[in-house]
Amino acid sequence: MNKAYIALGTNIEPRQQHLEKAIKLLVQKENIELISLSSIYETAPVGYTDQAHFLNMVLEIETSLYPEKLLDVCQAIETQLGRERTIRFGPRTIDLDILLYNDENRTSERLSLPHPRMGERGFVLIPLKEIAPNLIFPVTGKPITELVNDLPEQDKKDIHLWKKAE
Ligand code: PH2
Ligand code: MG
Ligand code: MG
Repeated sequence: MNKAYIALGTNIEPRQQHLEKAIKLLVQKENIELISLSSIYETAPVGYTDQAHFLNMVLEIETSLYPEKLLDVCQAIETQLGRERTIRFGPRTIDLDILLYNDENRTSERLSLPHPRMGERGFVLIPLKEIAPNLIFPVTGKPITELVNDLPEQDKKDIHLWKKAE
C-alpha cells in the first residue's frame, strides 16, 4: 500500500464545512483509507496576501491509486465543492494538494512530488509536523520537525491552532 499526505486549504466560508465535505468525499473512495488527520489551523494568506485568512490541515492516507489517479480524485473533489480557478494563489473554496507520495521525488507535467513549495510553507509544515514529526523530507533528507524549526519566526507567527484534532 502507498502512503500519501494531502494538504487542505480553504478561505471562503463556510470554511470548516468545506474541509469536512472534502474529507468525507475523499474517504468515501474505496481506494483511499484515512490514517490520521491534523488539527485545523487558521493561517494568514501567503503569496497573494490581499485575501481572507485560511483554514489549513493535513491528512495522512493509504491508497492503491498511483499519484496521477490520486490527483484526479483531488481535482474532482475541488470541482465538486465549487472551486473556480481565477487568481493564481487566490481565494478558494477548497484546495487539495498532494504533498508527499511514498518517498517519490519527481516532476511531470501535471504533478511534482514532493509538492514544490511545501518545504518553506508554515501552513503546510506545522500541521504536517503534528501527524508526522519524524517523516523525512525526500528533497533535503531532513525530518519535518527540523524544517519547522528552520522556518523564519515571521512565517510562523500568523499560524494559530483553530480546532484541535479529536
Ligand atoms: N494556499 C495558496 C496560497 N496561499 N496561504 C495560506 N495561508 N494557506 C493556503 O492554503 C494557501 C495560501 C495556494 O494554494
Ligand atoms: Mg495549494
Ligand atoms: Mg492546489
